[in-house]
Amino acid sequence: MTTPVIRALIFDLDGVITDTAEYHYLAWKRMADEENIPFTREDNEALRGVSRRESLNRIFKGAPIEESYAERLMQRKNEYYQAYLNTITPADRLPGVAELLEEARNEGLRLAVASASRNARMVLERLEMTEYFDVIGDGYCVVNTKPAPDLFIWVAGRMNVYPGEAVVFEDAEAGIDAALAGGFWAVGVGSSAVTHAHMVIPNMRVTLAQIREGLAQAAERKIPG
Ligand code: B16
Ligand code: MG
Repeated sequence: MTTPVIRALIFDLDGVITDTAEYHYLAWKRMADEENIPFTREDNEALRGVSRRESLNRIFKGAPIEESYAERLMQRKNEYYQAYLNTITPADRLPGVAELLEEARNEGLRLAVASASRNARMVLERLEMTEYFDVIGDGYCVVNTKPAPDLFIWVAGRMNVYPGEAVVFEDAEAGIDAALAGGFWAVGVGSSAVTHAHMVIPNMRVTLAQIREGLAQAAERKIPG
């Protein structure tokens, strides 16, 4: 069995490093209630990993939104969201993620964050995790957000690695699609719609050896014999 050569790990933020989805939900919900727009926890699942603007489009179920009104709604939601972010501490790191980062760092792998969020740096600071990463890609770095592969390609370029040498950890379908479109190894995290990743793990309690093993099996499935 050939084990892929891995030189870098790329981590999504929400759903992989920490769970900010609940805060996104509460902030959108408050805005939606104020505007009398129906919005449920189930609706919120469709917002995982997609940009703020695309989230608003989905809340409006594709109906046209006047631009300045859209800006005001997004700004208000972001104010509510940032108030929640102020409560985040290192205890909000998802279990296993710091251990995996330590292991990867000791092996000399390059490490990056690639998040659709424009608040990614603030979240990493609150988690006291900024120092782990060689590169932080956030919602300001590229124009085309996930499922376009642009953000992953941007961070890979900054780390000086090829996509095929990097593993992306993602909890959202849009993120897995983006990783696969860019030619990265894709690891789906959690139980949501990430079944088309090269491998799926229930949570971040995972070792590099387990990742290499899972990816080698995926490579084998693709190239039989
Ligand atoms: P912001 P990720 C994503 O983070 C969230 O999953 C998604 O729900 C949110 O709309 C998006 O960030 C933009 O966030 O409003 O803070 O810019 O999963 O890509 O780390
Ligand atoms: Mg995510």
